[in-house]
Amino acid sequence: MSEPAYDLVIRGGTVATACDVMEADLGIRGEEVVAIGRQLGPGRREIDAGGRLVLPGGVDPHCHVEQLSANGLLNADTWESATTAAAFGGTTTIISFAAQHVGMRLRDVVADYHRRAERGAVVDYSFHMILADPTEETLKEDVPELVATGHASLKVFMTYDRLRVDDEKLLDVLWAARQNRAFVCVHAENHGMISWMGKRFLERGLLAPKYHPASHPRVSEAEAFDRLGAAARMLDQPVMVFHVSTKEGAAAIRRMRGEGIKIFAETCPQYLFMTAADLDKPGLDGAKWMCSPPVREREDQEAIWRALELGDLQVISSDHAPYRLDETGKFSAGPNPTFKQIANGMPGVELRLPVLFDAMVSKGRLGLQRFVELTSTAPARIYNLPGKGSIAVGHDADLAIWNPDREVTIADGTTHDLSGYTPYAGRTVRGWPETVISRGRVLVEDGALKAEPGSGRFLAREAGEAARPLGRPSAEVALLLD
Ligand code: DUC
Ligand code: ZN
Ligand code: ZN
Repeated sequence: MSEPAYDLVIRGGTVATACDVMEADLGIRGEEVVAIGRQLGPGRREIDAGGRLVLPGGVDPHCHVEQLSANGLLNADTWESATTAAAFGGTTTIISFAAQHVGMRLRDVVADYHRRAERGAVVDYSFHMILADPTEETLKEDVPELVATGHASLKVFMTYDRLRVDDEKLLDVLWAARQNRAFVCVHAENHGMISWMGKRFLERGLLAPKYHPASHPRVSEAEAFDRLGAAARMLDQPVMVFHVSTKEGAAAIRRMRGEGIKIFAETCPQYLFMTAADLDKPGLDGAKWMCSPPVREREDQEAIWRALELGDLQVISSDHAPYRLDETGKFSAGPNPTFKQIANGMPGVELRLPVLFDAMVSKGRLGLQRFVELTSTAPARIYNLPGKGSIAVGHDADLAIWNPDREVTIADGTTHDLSGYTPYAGRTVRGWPETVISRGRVLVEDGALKAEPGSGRFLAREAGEAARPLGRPSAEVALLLD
């Protein structure tokens, strides 16, 4: 008897990528897909995917994991818990943040983050480097060295007291990115407007979580997008705008892309499925839905769906940022915090794909291929993760096998991150990732995790096409180059 041609055959499923849907078997050898066809020969192991959809594993390029956040707290998750949650939700690659705070040496932050990830990760991962202290040493020594070793995206905040960079420092970071060929991701909100509003709410005794959305005035988003876009245009440095929440923000992105600025943008499920009314709950319960930028209104949801449809926004990430509802997390300032003292963020890495599958595939909004594109293919392409985000011969065998008919009612205690709650509790979704595979290894099957902590792999990234400048910066800045 000859050896089976494949280590694993996934047989009889409907295989879908961002551009094709086909009835096909997949043959996997080692870590790769080596055959896509009908009636493939036997594998050492076979999975019957009849009646199910075989999709590329999700790529979630915006997850806060074991990271020191804006308020100085560590997120609730470890690398092991966050990536386990990712795997259960059908996501096989995440990009998380090595976060420099003021006074920290960036290269030490990145080295420490590697140690944490190596110990725990069960899915593959890459890093963005948060620059909160873009000193000469950071920009001239650490950034070149770290970009050269596969950390080709920088992230900056335009708000948050501890993390934000001012306009001049923003230019420093964009310039360093241009000189070193790195991409730049930005949390863009107008800090002064948010701070001014927050103080006035507190003065008037308006302290509850429900005041959080109004304390981030709508204009604070579009204003920061425009300021960022102007800086990106001046230096000719491509940027990614994180978590678009308002219709004005989406319109600003559309306009700037129309003007020829190389600006990409993402949104997250919370901006598609939740509104400010979700924060209007008795006591502090609204804290579960507090994130920044805040969730907005129905018309914003519609505008963001439209922007996704038109391609103005290219990616849907989770912005997974888990905090427990206790003194270690959301209520670290005590039992009666003001909304300004409550950590911002919600868990999302696990349910990003199920809630989107339900809306996009089961209910039909934009459809299966756009679902794959927005949650897997586009993030893999924009962040330059070769071998991820699609199903093709020679690609990593990163796959999620979805039962499109399975209905699940989401409840607290059913997800695998360590926040202890889910903002989607009570919702029923149709479609569920039942078997999840990373580089040919079965990660999740029959509701159980099969992978060892530390089995995920770091994905060193160079900057890809998205990060390539268009040509020359503004005439004034060009003088610096001549
Ligand atoms: N906003 C959040 O809601 N969480 C993490 C960080 C951020 O900017
Ligand atoms: Zn952010
Ligand atoms: Zn974030």
